[in-house]
Amino acid sequence: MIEGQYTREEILSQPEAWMKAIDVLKRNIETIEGFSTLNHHQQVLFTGCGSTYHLARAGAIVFQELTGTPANGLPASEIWQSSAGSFLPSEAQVLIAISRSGETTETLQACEKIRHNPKARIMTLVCVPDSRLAKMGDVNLEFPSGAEKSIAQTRAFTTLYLGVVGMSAIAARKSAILEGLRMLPRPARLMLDGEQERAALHGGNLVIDRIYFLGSGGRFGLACELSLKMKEMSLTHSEAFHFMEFRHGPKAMVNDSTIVVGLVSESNKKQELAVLNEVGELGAEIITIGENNTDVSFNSGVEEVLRNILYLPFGQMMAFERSIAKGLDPDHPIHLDAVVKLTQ
Ligand code: F1P
Repeated sequence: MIEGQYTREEILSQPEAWMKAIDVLKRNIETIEGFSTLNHHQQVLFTGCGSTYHLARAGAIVFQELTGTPANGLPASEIWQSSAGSFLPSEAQVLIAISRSGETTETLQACEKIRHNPKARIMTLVCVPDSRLAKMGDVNLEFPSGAEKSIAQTRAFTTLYLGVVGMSAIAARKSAILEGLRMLPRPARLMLDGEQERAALHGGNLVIDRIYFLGSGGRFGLACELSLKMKEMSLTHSEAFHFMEFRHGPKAMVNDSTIVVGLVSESNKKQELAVLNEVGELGAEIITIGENNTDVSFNSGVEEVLRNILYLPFGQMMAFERSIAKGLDPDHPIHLDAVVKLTQ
């Protein structure tokens, strides 16, 4: 078997997986609408672990933006072990639990914790049908097209993220957003086919020893996810920051063996590019990803809340290429298991 064969196939097949996820959403419109009217939505918590925790953070922002309901994203372990700081038990809670496997102990425990409140409601999003988590929700959405053989999440992350965007659009009764999801696979396909060389060029530059991902708003969780990809697949020091935070300390780490990848927005483009120019002058190699006039451009024509998913494929490819260039196997990151199951 070729090294990284599973991961490569999973990265490249994302657009097709998204199309199938849209069908799942369409089949569940009434169920999701019912779920979102059955409570007061005083507290909406999104949760997961590792990749799905980053998804929870990014997803909570999308949900809040689209529905106008306050939402937050927390690691499942915090909801389980530090519940007092995570939620107010007296309120009607909604927990949106996300997991590729549906078997991660902390995520199952977070649901158990919330279930003690009779006013609580749970929704789960998983890639493995009939997993334990997929039986714990009042509503369980299954996205098998995202399921993966490799350890680091790529297709699962984006498919579940699309699930969260679509679910939020349905809860907000914004059918145009739901319809707009269909416009995403095409620019994703073009990017996956057209940007491999650039991903290999930058990812494969082994003079580089630190890689930072900058993203603000709903893109911060996505920047965290790309940074995690870089660690898991290529064992490279990597961190994620909000754009404007980078000046407040992290900038000290920049030298000429640094890459800074900017997930550039349309709304704050000027200020975000100013940060990137500044670190570029300190010697960092800069890569900009965005809708247009960036190194990697989507040219998708869709609105910001929808196109955020398009920031992911290039960073995933870069992590993959770096792993290969370092002689590692992206399918089998060292020290990691696909699911963390705790025995005590
Ligand atoms: C979450 C997760 C992965 C990570 C690692 C262990 O699993 O933390 O994101 O890459 O391999 O598991 P899940 O709950 O989404 O299945």
